[in-house]
Amino acid sequence: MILVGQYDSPFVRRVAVSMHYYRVPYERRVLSVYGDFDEMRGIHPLGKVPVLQLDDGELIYDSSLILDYLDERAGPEDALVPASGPDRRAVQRLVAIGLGLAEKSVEYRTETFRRPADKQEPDLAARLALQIESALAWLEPRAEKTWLHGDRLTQADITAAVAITNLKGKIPAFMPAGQYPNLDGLTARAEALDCFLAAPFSEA
Ligand SMILES: N[C@@H](CCC(=O)N[C@@H](CS)C(=O)NCC(=O)O)C(=O)O
Repeated sequence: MILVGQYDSPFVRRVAVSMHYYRVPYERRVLSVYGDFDEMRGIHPLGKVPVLQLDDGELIYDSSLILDYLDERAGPEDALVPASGPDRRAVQRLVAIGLGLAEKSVEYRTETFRRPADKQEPDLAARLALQIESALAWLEPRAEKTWLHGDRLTQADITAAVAITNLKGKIPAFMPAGQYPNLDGLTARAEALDCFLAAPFSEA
């Protein structure tokens, strides 16, 4: 399999960490959605990452759909999202907020770093900042124990930890020291796991 994208994307990285967790070997195709836009559009009509290319050439777009495929491949006992019922919905709810945190962080950076200063919308940046802070405040009390749901690692932990590492690396002002002790602990525990160490966050 080939995973397209860079580990500075929280969407690519949560797939990469999950593939290491599942011990699914893959090659990397490190393309930038900005620098390699033409080549990217040849792989994904919107030029987006991640893309997973299966061994027979089939392409899967979007991190949630790639993870759905990987969960199915792992089987219900080992999947990072429980197969059914309240446990499944609880993990999905946590994933939704962790993923939303990643989305809003990427949007905030696009608005404040990529857009020229005279074209920026302060109201939009303030709204995105509020959404990021609100997601962190919602997750913090839920990260009191070792893992966010139950007593083992789930996709909720992978997605939240990847989003928080990305936020700390790219917009550290949102994670001042000591403000989110539970989330700091969760992220440190997750980042120490082999599956995280095998797919390290990179700034560029
Ligand atoms: N919902 C998508 C979001 C993926 C996404 O937004 N990726 C960014 C990179 S961090 C991207 O491709 N941006 C380029 C663009 O949207 O034009 C997923 O979960 O895979």
